[in-house]
Amino acid sequence: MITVYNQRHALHQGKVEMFRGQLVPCFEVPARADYVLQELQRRQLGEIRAPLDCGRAALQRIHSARYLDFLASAWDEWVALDPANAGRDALPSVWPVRSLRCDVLPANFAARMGLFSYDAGTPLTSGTWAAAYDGACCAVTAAHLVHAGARSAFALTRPPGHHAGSDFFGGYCFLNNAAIAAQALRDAGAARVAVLDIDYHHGNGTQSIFYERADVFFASLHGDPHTEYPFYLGYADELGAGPGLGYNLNLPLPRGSDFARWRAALAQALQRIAHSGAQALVVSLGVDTFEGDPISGFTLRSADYLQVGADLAAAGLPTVFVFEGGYAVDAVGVNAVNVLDGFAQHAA
Ligand code: FKS
Ligand code: ZN
Repeated sequence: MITVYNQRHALHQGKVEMFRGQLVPCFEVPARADYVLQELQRRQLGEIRAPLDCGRAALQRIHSARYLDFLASAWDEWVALDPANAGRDALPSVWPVRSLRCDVLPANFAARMGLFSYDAGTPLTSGTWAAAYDGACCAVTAAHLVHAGARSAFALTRPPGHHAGSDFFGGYCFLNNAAIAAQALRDAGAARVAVLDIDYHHGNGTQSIFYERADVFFASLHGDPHTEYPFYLGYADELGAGPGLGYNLNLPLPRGSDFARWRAALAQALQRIAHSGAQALVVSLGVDTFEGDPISGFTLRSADYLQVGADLAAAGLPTVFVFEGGYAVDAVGVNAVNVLDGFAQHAA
């Protein structure tokens, strides 16, 4: 398994997120990716390389130009408001909900911050754009390796991506790396692609990006949004729309679900993917399904992730893995690499 590693991931380093009325230390920390890298190296799972510069055009296949413009200049605008902002994360505080306009691009920075986001848990920092840009390039590079014949490749990056939509950030995510990888596979010639999201949280950004498309099938296993973040998407009755009707599958599971229950849902998703005609698979690989995860509610154990990898390999598709969540920092390396190792051991 080749890993495409984002060496600049630590440029994105949030200090605080809003939680229950307080600013609390971020869960999504650079050490997460460092532990995964360390474990890959320790187990010698394969070559680790740097991404190619994929260019802004690859990002613009998924994200709107005005959103990318905003992200690229947001930090400088934030600091221009007040030089003391250089030492503080930028967080949104006002949003255009129903009845408010999203078509007007306000001049006010806070207003634009809210226009392009959906929660107050996603700090934007001095290096967010650089880290996210290189991360998207890791996803594109991994997609190209797989398209060129590699059985699998792993984009090891942060910030994560699956909550980011075509023109919004949230849930620690800015650029949707999995969606960008899926689109890169399509653009390279794969007629149909599937995205399978196994992070604990529903991949609302990825779903929204492909909701009306039949060429990218999206399937997700996640905590039931009635009780779990991101709350406002991820229900079982979301089947896709227009030409995309029938190309979206949500399998929400109750908080507390164990590996047996989770694995049965995985089998269901893989069966639908097999019938979708996909020629390649992108896996949004979150390991916050782990029993020790501090913000999630499933009970998978470290050894279970080897089986997850084996199950994914049995689908038989060229596969791009993209790193997403997982907050039990000292176990995140073993858990993520167990998936990759299980895959590699069972891939034909
Ligand atoms: C804890 C409240 C939860 C947001 C959770 C975001 C989850 C992000 C993720 C990703 F993969 F994107 F990283 N707040 N204070 O794990 O889905
Ligand atoms: Zn998650």
